[in-house]
Amino acid sequence: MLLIATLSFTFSGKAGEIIRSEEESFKIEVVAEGLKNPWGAVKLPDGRFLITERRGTLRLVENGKLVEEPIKNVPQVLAQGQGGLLDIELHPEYEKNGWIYLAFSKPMEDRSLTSIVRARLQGSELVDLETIFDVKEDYTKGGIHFGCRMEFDRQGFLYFSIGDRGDKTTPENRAQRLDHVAGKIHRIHDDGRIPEDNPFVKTEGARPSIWSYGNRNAQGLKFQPGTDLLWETEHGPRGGDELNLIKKGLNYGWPVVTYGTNYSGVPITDLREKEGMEPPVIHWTPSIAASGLDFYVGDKFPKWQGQAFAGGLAHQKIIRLVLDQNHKVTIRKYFWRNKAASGISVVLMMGFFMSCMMNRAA
Ligand SMILES: [Ca+2]
Repeated sequence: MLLIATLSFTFSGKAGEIIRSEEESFKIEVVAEGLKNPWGAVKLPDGRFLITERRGTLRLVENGKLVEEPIKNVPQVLAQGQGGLLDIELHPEYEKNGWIYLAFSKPMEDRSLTSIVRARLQGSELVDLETIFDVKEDYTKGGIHFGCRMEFDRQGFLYFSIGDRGDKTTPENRAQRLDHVAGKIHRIHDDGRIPEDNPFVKTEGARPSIWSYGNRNAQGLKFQPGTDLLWETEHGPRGGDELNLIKKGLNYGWPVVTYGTNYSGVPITDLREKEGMEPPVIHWTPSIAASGLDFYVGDKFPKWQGQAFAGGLAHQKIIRLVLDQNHKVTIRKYFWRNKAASGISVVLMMGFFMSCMMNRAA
């Protein structure tokens, strides 16, 4: 894992090299090597890391080394297209209860859907495995748009994203349908129960876990530290990647409104905004291909305090975002762009976020 800073997108860095950025200088630090498509990571209180690999393996990093043998008893995943073993989160009271949450694309015959389990780590295996979220009626064909980022709030509710599963770009897209879990941000209790104050629990036919809808494929999801503000980054089609502030029951517009077009360049819609639909706080056109999102709250880099860092899979970028009191973005900078060997590239991006966590823990 690596920690990186640069002044602009033209910079890149190698391990150990000190990089001077606009606000802070620091260097890249390798935490683990040899991972294949790492997708989610958590730091355990004892300093070890658990890292998901999309192909379906959960890996442990101990004393700066990747443990060769993957963790046992990980559920079977659809490791195809964008699917696989995706995000990982610790329960907010992990030290008391040991719960580890895994989000993944679960296969069922020729269909699949984002599903969530929780389990405890015992030695090198998962035990006490429980299914927390699995809606069998909504399994669909295809291997894209699983979403799948998880985040707990300060009250202990679990939020997570499911993408639209590559549905057609018409107003009937699943993201606009309340009777389908795809294209949404969901909210559940830590054990999978549905909170009574979710916005659509009393709506006939609606999936009661829905918190917001019209979200194409959210892969960044993070509460702003010290607040109840839930920030989300999602993939647009060609262009139109979005940063959204997610609020209870609101419609974020996909595919009725978007700044993107079809991959062929053919317009999806002329509408950029519409009454009753939340516009993005910012959009990226061309796309960054949104990945992780995090806020810096460590003590090593005071000038970054409270700033957001968004990962982008396109050109393997990290973007620094400064938010003001009114939740507007005042600075958006391509902060770092990977020019290193492609084999370690995705690890690089995750590394930033993990290093933030390390600083936070320090
Ligand atoms: Ca939108």
